Amino acid sequence: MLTKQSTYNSFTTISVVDYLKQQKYIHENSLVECEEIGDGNLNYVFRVKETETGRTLIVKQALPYAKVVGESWPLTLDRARIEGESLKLAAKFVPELVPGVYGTDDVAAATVMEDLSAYTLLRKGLIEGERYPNLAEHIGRFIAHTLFHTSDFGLEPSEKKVLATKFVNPELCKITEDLVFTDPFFDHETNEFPEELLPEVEALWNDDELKLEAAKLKQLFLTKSEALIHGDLHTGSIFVTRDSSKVIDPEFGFFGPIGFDVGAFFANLILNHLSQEARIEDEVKRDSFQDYLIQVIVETWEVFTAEFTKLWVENGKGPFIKVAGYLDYVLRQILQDAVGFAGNKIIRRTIGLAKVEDINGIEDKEKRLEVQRRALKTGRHLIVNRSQVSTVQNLIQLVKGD
Ligand code: SR1
Ligand code: MG
Repeated sequence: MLTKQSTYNSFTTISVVDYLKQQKYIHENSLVECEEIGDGNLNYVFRVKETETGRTLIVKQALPYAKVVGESWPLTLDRARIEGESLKLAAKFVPELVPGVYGTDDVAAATVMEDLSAYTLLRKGLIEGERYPNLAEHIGRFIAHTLFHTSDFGLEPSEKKVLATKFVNPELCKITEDLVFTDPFFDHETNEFPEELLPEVEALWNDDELKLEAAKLKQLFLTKSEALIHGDLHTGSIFVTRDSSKVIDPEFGFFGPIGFDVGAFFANLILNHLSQEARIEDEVKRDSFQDYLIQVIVETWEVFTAEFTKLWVENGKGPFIKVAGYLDYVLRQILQDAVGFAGNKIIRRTIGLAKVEDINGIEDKEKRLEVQRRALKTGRHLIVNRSQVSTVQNLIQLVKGD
């Protein structure tokens, strides 16, 4: 019988190895190398390598505070359990699109999982102008399956309610409620932006039309318990090779609006699209890469709708599933929600806490400011015009400023 940790201790590169040996993930006599490689906002990530065999493991451990801010921002360790449970559930539907989970430990707030060293973070790859031919198919399928199977369309409503009790995530939801849905729309201390952007930001804070729509989107996030969502599906939550994609980090998971995951992915592609104005100098190459990003958005939506439709027809629950027009209505609502949420995400990554490297890493300050101004305009455009969107092409028109 293995003894798990009885109290929480944050790991060091030494104690994590002791832990893996004690838990028999690694033989006790093995020589190992260990490094902490986490570059996210919240957690430790250790890579441990058995010297003799070359076998590697990842241990992800939640810290009892938000690493991006420090110990002054306490944060529940329960997010590690939610992440582990969510990955294991996703593996039932799309095992090839998530890392293998070898074990979870709620007390240590740790997940032991597959090392994805052969992969690149999608955000990094896109910043470097890399293309991933199967990305849209992978992410379209990931969102369709994980969201359908945990929704009232794929589960009996009573089963869904029981499942939802395992994914009550108030502290992580509050981060999103504050940082994505509230703070950027007010003069709040968490906001961070260059002073040159103040005129545009003040215009946003005084924009009543935008704020009314932002209020409606926050209400949707608070109340629309459609499915178990990933909750933070940005391009830093996806590892890629040319042939394979792995979605990681569902610690923000809870039963929320389906459009939030779709919109998060779209928003981060749009942020990269905007950033390429300042990154790729050659106009032909820039246009071509931006067209590729647009194509990923379009194809992701097409794959999502095709897969969701297939699941709906083959496995849909309840007497209304075959009613003409119902699926189209649901898909349109998801798209409109996604467009609005994408707008929120673009604005928060431009002026709120926790930026994206796509824009922050632009070295030329004037060019960076120009991209930030465009991002604010695009985010606003998506939020206030989302109700006119009925096809993914309408979304692309909004992204292009039409
Ligand atoms: C305090 S956490 C800041 C952000 O990092 C995560 O990736 C989430 O997007 C969160 O809002
Ligand atoms: Mg994360």
